[in-house]
Amino acid sequence: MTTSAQHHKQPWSKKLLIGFLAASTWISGFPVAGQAYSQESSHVGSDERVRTLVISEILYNAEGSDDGTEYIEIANLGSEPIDISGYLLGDEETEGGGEGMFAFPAGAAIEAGRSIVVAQSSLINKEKYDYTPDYEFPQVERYNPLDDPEVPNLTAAEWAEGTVILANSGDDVLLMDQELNVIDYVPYINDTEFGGQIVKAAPPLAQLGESLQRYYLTGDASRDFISQ
Ligand SMILES: [Ca+2]
Ligand SMILES: [Ca+2]
Ligand SMILES: [Ca+2]
Ligand SMILES: [Ca+2]
Repeated sequence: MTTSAQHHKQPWSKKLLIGFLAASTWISGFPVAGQAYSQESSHVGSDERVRTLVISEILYNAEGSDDGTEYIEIANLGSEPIDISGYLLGDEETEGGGEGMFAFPAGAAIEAGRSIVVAQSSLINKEKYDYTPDYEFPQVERYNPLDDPEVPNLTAAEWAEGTVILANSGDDVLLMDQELNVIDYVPYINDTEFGGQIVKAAPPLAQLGESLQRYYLTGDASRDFISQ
């Protein structure tokens, strides 16, 4: 362990969600559609998951090598557990693109008011941050070279065949259900065109050792996420 590791924290935005998010409101302009890229649907507001299941933390850049250190947290802000079997999570916003989207295994769920963390590599996250993630992305050379048998893996999905690698210069995180409805989409650093509209990006990290943490639920990631 390097001394820099002591400055890292465990994923912890779950502690911040209570209170901060409860007072916020969701803006209906969020790009969610019945099909991922259709603007026809009135999906927003008609699906309770859009308000309750959110990307709550993104660690896209760590001190030292990023390989295996990245993670994404998802929170269930609702009062009922949510079954996320077959839901897709990753950084590939375009079907058939070269980044990664992977599926949660059967039986995956998030309890009410709780969050889960998906690590790029469980073993590397464990060593770097001293916690145990709930899931890890599949084993892959360089970014998850050793499978952690104690932590279940997301599995390959048809959407994309690449690897989840959260670019330090700007990227995005996408969560969809098993029918490809967009549940949450968070670009960071660079505003992004998605679902036919420009989506404002979360700000860059203020400094290494921090992550992007959701404080608000306005649907504007430039306001909702804070580097902490
Ligand atoms: Ca990175
Ligand atoms: Ca991307
Ligand atoms: Ca594993
Ligand atoms: Ca990427």
